[in-house]
Formats: sequence, structure tokens, C-alpha cells
Amino acid sequence: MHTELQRLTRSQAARCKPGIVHLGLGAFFRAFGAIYVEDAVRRSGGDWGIVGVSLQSAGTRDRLAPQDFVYTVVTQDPDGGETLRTVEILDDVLVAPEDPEAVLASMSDPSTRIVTLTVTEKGYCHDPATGTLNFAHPDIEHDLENPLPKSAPGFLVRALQRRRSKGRPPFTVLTCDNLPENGRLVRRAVLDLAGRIDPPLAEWIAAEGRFPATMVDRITPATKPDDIERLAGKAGCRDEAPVLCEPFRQWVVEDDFVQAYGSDARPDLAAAGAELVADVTPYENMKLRMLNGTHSSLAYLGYLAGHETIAETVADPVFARFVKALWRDEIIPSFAPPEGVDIHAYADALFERYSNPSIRHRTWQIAMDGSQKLPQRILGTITDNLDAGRECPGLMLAVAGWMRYVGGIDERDEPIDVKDPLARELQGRLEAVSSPDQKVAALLAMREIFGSDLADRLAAPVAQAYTALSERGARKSVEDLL
Ligand code: CS2
Repeated sequence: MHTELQRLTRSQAARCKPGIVHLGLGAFFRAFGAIYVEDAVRRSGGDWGIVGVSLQSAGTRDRLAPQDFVYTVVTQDPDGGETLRTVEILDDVLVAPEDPEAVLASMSDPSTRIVTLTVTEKGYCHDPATGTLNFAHPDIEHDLENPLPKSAPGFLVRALQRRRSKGRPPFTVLTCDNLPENGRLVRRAVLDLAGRIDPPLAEWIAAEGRFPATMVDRITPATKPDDIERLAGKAGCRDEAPVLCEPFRQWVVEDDFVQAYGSDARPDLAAAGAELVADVTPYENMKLRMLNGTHSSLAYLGYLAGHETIAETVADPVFARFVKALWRDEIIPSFAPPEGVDIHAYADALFERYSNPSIRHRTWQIAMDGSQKLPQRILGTITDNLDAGRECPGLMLAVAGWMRYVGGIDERDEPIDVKDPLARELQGRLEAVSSPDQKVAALLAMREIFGSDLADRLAAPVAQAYTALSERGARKSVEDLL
């Protein structure tokens, strides 16, 4: 018999006053940043409630509003055990396209001292190969002309403009996206845009603004409709917006926040387990290359081989050997790990995390937006290897795997639902030519992905890998490589 379950409700009458506006309220931030902030407030206090902003659609707000913005985070253990935690740190959710004015008002409110972001790689509207703002991006073109913006850089610039005109200090911009030197990247996007809109504003931001870099890590697969049903049965109340994640989490934050707020510049993140350091770069390199680099490699090749999730892919002995070889032979030799980190133990721990069968992280989900991810995840590692005279056949195969994937037809001749801001251009280029060499050359010519000097160096090895994939399929190509 179907029983009507009650909705999830807030347990504490008193809510935390807002101090953070978060742009891009996806599952990752709700399972990650929100937890750290809530823990910091529980341990050390402070007015750090979070106003979430969806930059695209109303879905998350519509699910969260009837339950007063409270939701469940479910950590999933390898043995099938689950821990449910109710998160109450969200104060409100705004939907930018519906009411950009409300978003700017919240960002320029005196109580807002930090704006955090998880807008994904493409949300910075930059050129992935160079890190500069793409002024030809339609949202940036719009934001140059209109005081009510659409893009994340646009909201940051217009909100900072309001703060400056009201004599308020800027907020700290704390990006939580998987981009190299992410603090510097968002700073550059903001200064590029402000420089065109209001040059004195750009000078003020350059002097007063703070853009700490961060390394973020927690595997958070998308929630599926049956998860919602299953959890409702388990919890005895209905949450329309739960998020699922692995037990592991790590946040390394550069301790450089706007000084005008004194000791009130940030929540006590250290009390919540975050590491506050002077330089995040070695952590970022490690995480982007070791985790995200192999995630993307497994996603393209695993998908082509017919594997639905990362756990399924690494349960296949061929792919298990492949990912271990990637770490050992191609990735670990390419960078200097942070001091005190045993990088081989880090790789072993990653393998355990990938193998967690409770985490159903789809290869298709990770394969998304490859044009924006490849440079920092894989191409930098390849460049460093080639510069040092080392070959890297595994990563070349991964690049070729991406090229096969974006071609849009899998190994059983079924269509692939390719999600990428450049999908149309990628497919157009592939369809315009016929031989593997030409197809590879056509994609390598995309400077916004490969820059200006990598194409020549990749042409022969990637074409060879692409041919192997076309003739023998992904699994056999991986096996032959080992
Ligand atoms: C993944 C990441 O979707 C992806 O591209 O590689 O989101 C990954 O799960 C996280 O970075 C883990 O911290």
C-alpha cells in the first residue's frame, strides 16, 4: 500500500544569517562546500548561512523551496551502508534568469562577505587553452551591454560595481571548480570583463579583491529518480533533492580573504577539516592530474567499451591495470606532489574510491564537456612528459578516446548523447573528413583546446591510437597497450 510520506522539514527554528552567496547550486556544492560551512558554523559559530543561486534553471529551487531549503546528504560506503545527514545551512535559493536583480541585491548586501562558485569549467566563459575571457561568448557579449547579467563573471563584476559605488568592501571570490590555478583564472575573467565595462572598477578589484585558489575533492554522482524513492522509504520522509556522495572529502584553500572584514572574513573552515595553506598549486596539480585526468580517461574509453559507471570500468581487469599504469608511468612522473604526500598511497586510495560499487558515477556524466576539461586534466601532463622526453601512450589513447566519443557513434553503432559546448563544431569537423589521420588533425587544429604548439606533437601518436580504437575497439586497444 502506498503511504503518503511527510516532507523533510527544518529541525532548528533559528536559522543562520546569510554571509555567503553561492553561484551554481549543483549536487557537488551541496555535498561539499555546504557541509564544510555548516560544520564550521556548528563548531565555531558565525553568520555564514548560504544563499544559493541557480544560473540556469529553476529545478533545484522548485524542489528545495517546499522543504524550506533543507536537504539530505547521503554518503555511500563500499559495503552498501549509507549515512544520512540533514543539511540546514541553505537560507534561500534564487534563480538568476527569473530575477537577476535579486541575485545582484544579495551579492551586494553588506552581510555577504564571500561568493563561492561551482559553475563548472564552461561557466567561466574563458578560452580553455589560454585562460583568458572569451569576449565572443554570447553571455559575455550580453553582459557587456546589459547591467543585469547572465554569466558568472558578469554577476561578479556587476555586484562588485554596486559594492564599490556604495562604499562597501568587495566580497572574497572563492571558486570551487576543477580548474588549474582556479583563483587566478576567475580573477582574470573578472578583471578582463570589468576592464571593458568600467576601468576604474577593474583597478579597485585588482587592489582590494581577493580570489583564493582551492582544491576540491568529493565524488558526487547525479541523483536519480529511484534514489529519491529509495531514500524516502528509508528516512520515513520525502526529500525531493537529496545528494549522494562518497565518504571521502578534501578541501585545500589558499588563506587569502578580503582583509576589511578582519576575523569575520571567513567561516572557521579549518575546524571543519579544510586545509588552509599558502599555496594550493601542488595540491591542484595532484588532484587534477591524478583524479580528474584518469576519471576522464576511464570515462571515454570505458564508455566506448560499454561500461556504464567508473566502478564497473575499474572492475574490468584490463581497465584496472590501465589506470594503475597511467598513474605509475605517465602521471606521477609528470609533477611534484605536495610536501609530505605519499603519491603512491594517494593513487592506491584513488583506486579504492573508484572501486566503490555503491557510487554509481556514470562514465557518460564524466565524459561531459570534454573540450573544457582536457587541457587541465590531460594535455598539461602530456606536454610535461613530452618535454622530458617521455612517451605517454596511455594518455594519447585517452585523447583519441575523447575524439571517438565526440564523434557521436559508439562501438555498437548506437548514437552517443554528446554534451559539450563545442559539440556541434567537433562533430562538424569530424564529419567533413574521412581518414583517421584527417579526423585527428581536424580536432587538433582547435586552438581553444590544444593551444598553438601541441597539435604537431600529438598528430602521429593520437592518429595511431585513433586507428587502433576504430579497428579494434576500446577494450582491445587498452589491452594491447599494456
Ligand atoms: C569528475 C569530477 O565529472 C567529472 O568530470 O571527474 O567531477 C570528480 O568526480 C570530482 O572532481 C571529484 O572530486
